[in-house]
Amino acid sequence: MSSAAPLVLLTGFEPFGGMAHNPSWDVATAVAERAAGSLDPTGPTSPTGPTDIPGLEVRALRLPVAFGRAAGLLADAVDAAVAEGRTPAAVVALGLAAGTEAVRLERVGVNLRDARIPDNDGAQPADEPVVASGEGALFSTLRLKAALARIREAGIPVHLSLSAGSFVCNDVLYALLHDLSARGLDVPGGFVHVPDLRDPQSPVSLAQAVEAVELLLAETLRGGADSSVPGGALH
Ligand code: PCA
Repeated sequence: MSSAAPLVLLTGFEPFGGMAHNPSWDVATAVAERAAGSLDPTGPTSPTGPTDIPGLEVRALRLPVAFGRAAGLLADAVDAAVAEGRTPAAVVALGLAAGTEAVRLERVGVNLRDARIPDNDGAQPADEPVVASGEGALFSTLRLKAALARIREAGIPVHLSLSAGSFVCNDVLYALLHDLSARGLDVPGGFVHVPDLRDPQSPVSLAQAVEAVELLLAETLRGGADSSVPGGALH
């Protein structure tokens, strides 16, 4: 692979809240393996084609469900890639949103920690900022509208979301956007929530979630401004 090959950092989370697994990590590893061309062709994600980005390397990183610590590990991974001379072409974090019906492309991270349950370190902050004196909210810099259209065309349940909550997923999203901008890195970054893909009732399969993330990466790495078709939420 040439050194000009694009590198994407893609994170998933460890299990939390008493669940035995976290499908966000299944998605991250499947996308990385498919990009490397090493996925079992008979595996659950085989029906869709590999990502169409030549030479793409996807580095999967499993994050702890821990306020601050997860975001710190992601910032370290960004720094390590930059130090290698491989500034990421995009940084995308994935998380589980149990009980949801679609892939959720998160548009905004808020500067708020308010945890309904303790994180995996036992921390349960209430009404604290992610970054002291940071802006109230930061927007994803992925090409979400363009990706939304492609994912819909592929028949995958998907929508734009205006809140990633106030738990660790939002913490990682806000901190990532803040860090990229504070370091002056012009790197698209954002977050995607997936339903519980291992639930037999899930309206989204693992293969579909993998394809959705690949389409998001393909659209984001295409570069340029996002499409600006109307599509926000009425309520
Ligand atoms: N989902 C949680 C944290 C880790 C995960 O996968 C969230 O939505 O904040």
